[in-house]
Amino acid sequence: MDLAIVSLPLAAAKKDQDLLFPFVSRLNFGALSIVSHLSLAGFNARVYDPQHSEKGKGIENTIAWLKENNPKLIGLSCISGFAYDNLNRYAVTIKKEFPSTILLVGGKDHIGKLGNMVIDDCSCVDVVVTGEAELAIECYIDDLMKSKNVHISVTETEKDCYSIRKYKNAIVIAGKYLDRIPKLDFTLYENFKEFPAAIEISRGCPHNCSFCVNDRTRKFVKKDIDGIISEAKDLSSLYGLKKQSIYFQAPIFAMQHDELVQLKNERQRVGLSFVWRAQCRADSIDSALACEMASAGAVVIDLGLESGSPEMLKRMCKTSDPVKYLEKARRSIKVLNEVGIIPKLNILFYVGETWETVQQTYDFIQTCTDGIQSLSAYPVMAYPGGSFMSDIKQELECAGGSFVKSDEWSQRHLTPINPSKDFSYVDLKRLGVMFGRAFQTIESYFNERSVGYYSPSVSYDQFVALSSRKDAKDLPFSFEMRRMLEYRETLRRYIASKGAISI
Ligand code: B12
Repeated sequence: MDLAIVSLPLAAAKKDQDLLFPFVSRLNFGALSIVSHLSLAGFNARVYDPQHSEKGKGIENTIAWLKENNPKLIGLSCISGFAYDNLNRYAVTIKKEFPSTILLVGGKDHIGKLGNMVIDDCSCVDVVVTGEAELAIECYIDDLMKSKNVHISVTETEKDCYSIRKYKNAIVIAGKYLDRIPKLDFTLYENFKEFPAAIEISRGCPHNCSFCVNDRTRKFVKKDIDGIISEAKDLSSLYGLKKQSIYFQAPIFAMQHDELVQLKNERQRVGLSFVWRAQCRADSIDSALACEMASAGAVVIDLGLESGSPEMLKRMCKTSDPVKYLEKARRSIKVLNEVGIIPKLNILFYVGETWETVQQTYDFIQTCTDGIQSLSAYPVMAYPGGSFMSDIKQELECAGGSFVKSDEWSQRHLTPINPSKDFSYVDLKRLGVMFGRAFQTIESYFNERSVGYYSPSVSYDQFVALSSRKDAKDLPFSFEMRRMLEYRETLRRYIASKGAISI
């Protein structure tokens, strides 16, 4: 094997429920994209993902798999700060077992933003790749095979597909962007059947939200419908399931009417019955689009609503006209619901959040309850890269908020935020769970999550059994409709009393 990429599992949870269920399954399609691209270029590369290992056995299983496959190069994929604690753990053990194998690490949204700091934190890393890596890794392996001296000879090199600079005993490679999104080859992902199927449908994002880490210099590119259908066909036959769900992965779903019609027609023509999920802007769906989505197979649409508060929406640069935005968001929820698609709301508690703004979000959701079956709410956090922290510093101080500082968080290079004098980060994390309990039942939660977030084999009964265990605390849903409605009323009173009553 030329390259083995190990996807680093989460070491900490963003939401407590993230690590609660063993069948929660996160496919690292970025790592899969690299090996799929390399495979077409004639290299032998695979992804190993130890996230479903028995507790405490992840590293041991990884070493055993690496020994079996004996790769020439080993890569670690760390796409979020919640997996970063595992970088040193895995890197040190792997280096001990394979001292002469070059160890690469990548993951544009975390590692990529840290750059040199990764080498300061983890001295056994040989190569850090900061951006998208398909082209860079292909060139790097090529160069490595031609001359053994890539590391020693280079100080700074600029090539068509990558640039290299030296830092301490390692090198930092900046990848160049692909203008065509690779076809994912799931057979290159070890045990892929334990992971939800996905097709990467676009890269980049044309919007400019202040809290987002997306590289704004990256051109927005889409996969064409023929490409999507061809991958869906492969996935349907590889998985061999009665009901095939596919996550249409993209920072933002931007299929237009004509593309949805083409998707619907091609899906029918080829005789495919897969269903899909995607993430959209909350203000982007009208009745015609919702109908076309449904007839093209959509079953869940994630709506990045972020807030029901006009002030918060403006602060986070989500829109310059919050009243219109919220009207359109209400319409999106209604029309999706009418055509039988689950609209899932994503809510972001933001800098300056107060009891009044939380009340506005609650009221907005309450007026859409016919359409709301599922939501997720979480406080804003500062991620490395960009100028977000300095941009909000003054605003945060004015609101009586602060950045959370602790060794644990700074080792991960993540910064939770206490958004205002009214709320700490922990308060809003808890409030997020309360919103979940007030607006979703166990059934609606499962119906939403099981498309794209769980191992395909998990059944509703298994989910209920695990959720009912005594140690399953702080679940973001209610067990019954009646209890959900009671809880919703309690939450309303709690917010109206500004936290004075206990809940
Ligand atoms: C889609 C997505 C997911 C998907 C798929 C993840 C994936 N592999 O892409 C899922 C749902 C699984 C997911 C999960 C999570 N996510 Co997410 N996700 C995204 C999103 C929207 C797009 C990511 C993307 O662009 N993918 C496209 C592929 C091509 O890029 P890529 O995965 O980064 O891979 C490329 C490079 O990174 C590099 N690369 C990757 N691995 C390797 C390995 C080696 C050896 C090399 C050399 C290179 C390399 O090459 C790849 C191909 O070009 C981003 C936000 C955004 N950027 O728009 C958030 C984002 C990355 N996620 C985030 C978070 C926090 C999470 C979760 C913790 C959420 C949770 N509650 O569990 C988990 C963590 C998962 C983990 N294992 O660490 C944060 C990370 C911030 C940070 N610095 O920590 C982001 C930035 C969102 C945000 N809040 O701003 N996520």
